[in-house]
Amino acid sequence: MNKVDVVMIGLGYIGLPTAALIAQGESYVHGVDINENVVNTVNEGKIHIVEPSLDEAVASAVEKGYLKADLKAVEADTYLIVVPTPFKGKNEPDISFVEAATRGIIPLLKKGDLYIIESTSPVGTTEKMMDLIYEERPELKDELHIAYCPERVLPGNVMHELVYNDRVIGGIDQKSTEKAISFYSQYVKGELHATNARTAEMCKLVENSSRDVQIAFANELSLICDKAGINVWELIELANKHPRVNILQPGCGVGGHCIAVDPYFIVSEYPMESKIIGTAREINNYKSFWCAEKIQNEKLKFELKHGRKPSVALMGLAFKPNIDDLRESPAKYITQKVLQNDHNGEYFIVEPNIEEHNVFKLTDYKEATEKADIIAFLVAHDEFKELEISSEKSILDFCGILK
Ligand code: SAJ
Repeated sequence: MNKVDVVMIGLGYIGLPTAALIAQGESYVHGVDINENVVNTVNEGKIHIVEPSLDEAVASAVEKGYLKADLKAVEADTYLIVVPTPFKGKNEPDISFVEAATRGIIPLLKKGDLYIIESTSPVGTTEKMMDLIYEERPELKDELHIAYCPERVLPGNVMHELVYNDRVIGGIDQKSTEKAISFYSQYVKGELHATNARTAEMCKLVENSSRDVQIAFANELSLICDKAGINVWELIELANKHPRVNILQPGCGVGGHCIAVDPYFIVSEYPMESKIIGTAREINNYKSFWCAEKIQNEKLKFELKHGRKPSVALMGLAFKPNIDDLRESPAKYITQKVLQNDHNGEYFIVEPNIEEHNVFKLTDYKEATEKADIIAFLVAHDEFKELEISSEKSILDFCGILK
């Protein structure tokens, strides 16, 4: 059996592509996951997530023997922690998976090893894990390299961005930072920027909070424009003609596992200071609620005018355009909320990127727009932009399809 170079703990949306990339560089990677199905799927050279080019990368790495999955870690030179950091209680980050993954490898560590956390983590997590490791293995004190290096890849473009994005790498000391940089330089072509662990942790949280705040600004404008009788899409396009203005697009809220989550890691720790970050979260959450209310009101208006209940097309379920990922999706939330309040209504639920859904009965997007009285665009999927819609329909365009 070949000596393992890298142990990757967590074979999810980031861990598996990263493991495949490292294995492509002919390093032996031992991927670990608590889910037996994931382990079996990967060992068959297959994948359990949707991500372009990942299937070929995994199939080839497994076939050549550079990637193997397992329920348990083994001895290696480098350990990467890429597990989720969910919430507990009221928006408090839960680092128990990072801690459990770390505990699992503590007995395997030896002098000179490199331990890296990539999981999005509250500030101070890397230092906490360092204390935990040295508590259990005092003889290794200052003999390990410990660093934090967040991922920044965009779902749908992961295999490309893993290689070409710049990365921020923060060690608990200078020699850890250098060792981690030399590890990533084997497969990253973007620049590698050195810092300390706390700054690297905060950097990840700030990147996603910055985008959340910018989207909240666009969403706030959409609420103001709705009252003022101004087309928000035209307004933003015009404002963006200014050389130093770049407003993002309003939508029906912010979803996914990152932008709608990471800002809370700052707010929960620094509630008095993070006013804009906290308010942006509230605005983006409120936008989804507002969209659901708008649909209800449009239905009532229709009923008053026509003396019958309207049928409604709800266009899109994914958390952003042109993907099949429904995690933390505002469109899904709005659909659930609208249906909850009206069990007997006629609805056409549309999501062209998935075949079927275990809760919602899906309708083809063209059929839905032909049959429905009210059409609510929730996600700006490309297909929707091609539609020709009769002028008799009531349209609620929450994501700029008709702009
Ligand atoms: N959205 C808008 N208006 C916009 C842009 C986005 O409403 O103008 C919405 C989307 O519809 C979606 C949400 O925001 O619901 C998030 O989508 P996104 O494309 O902005 O980001 P994610 O969640 O797919 O990926 C983000 C990226 N972070 C940044 O752009 C700062 C990615 O680089 C990170 O690696 C990823 O989070 C992560 O894993 O943290």
